[in-house]
Amino acid sequence: MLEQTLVLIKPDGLKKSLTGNILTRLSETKLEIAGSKIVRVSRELAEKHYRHMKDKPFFEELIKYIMGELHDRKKVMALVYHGENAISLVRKVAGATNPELAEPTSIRGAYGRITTTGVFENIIHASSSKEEAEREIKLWFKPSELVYRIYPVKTVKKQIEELDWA
Ligand code: 3AN
Repeated sequence: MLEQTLVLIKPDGLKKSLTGNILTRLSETKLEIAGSKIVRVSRELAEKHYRHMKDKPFFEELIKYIMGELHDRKKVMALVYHGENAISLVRKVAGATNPELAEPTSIRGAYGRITTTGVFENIIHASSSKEEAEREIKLWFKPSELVYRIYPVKTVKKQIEELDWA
């Protein structure tokens, strides 16, 4: 099934200079990258992304983690991968949520850790289902930031102020 999935290289991945290694591991899937960017994560974006975790005791730590407040590295790399069975292929290379239980050769198994305060620092996020992938991709990317028309689009007229080169 032709799918797309959102991948986030979390602040610990960037801080540990693992971007290259992670992209190399992801390239084993032979999927195509449909878009990528570096994002400074606002609290609003973080809370929307993790809305399904809202009732978890570690929710606040999770929000701080993705915002980069635990690593003094306030950015993540966001990517959309596209291709046959993209969701399960990326989840397999990423490994289990708990880095201690993840396959040792998976990204999370190789590079993740659990902190003494119990945070799963698991290096990357990968969408868990087709529905979540669509919700997450639409949350993190605008249609113009992707090279494929993955989902239906519409034209809207907006009057917005934006930065330009001086
Ligand atoms: P996944 O990211 O593998 O889809 P989710 O959606 O269940 O896993 O969890 C979202 C994030 O919440 C995880 N990536 C991890 O950082 C954190 N998390 C999940 N379960 C725990 C837990 N039991 N203790 C601490 N952090 C957790």
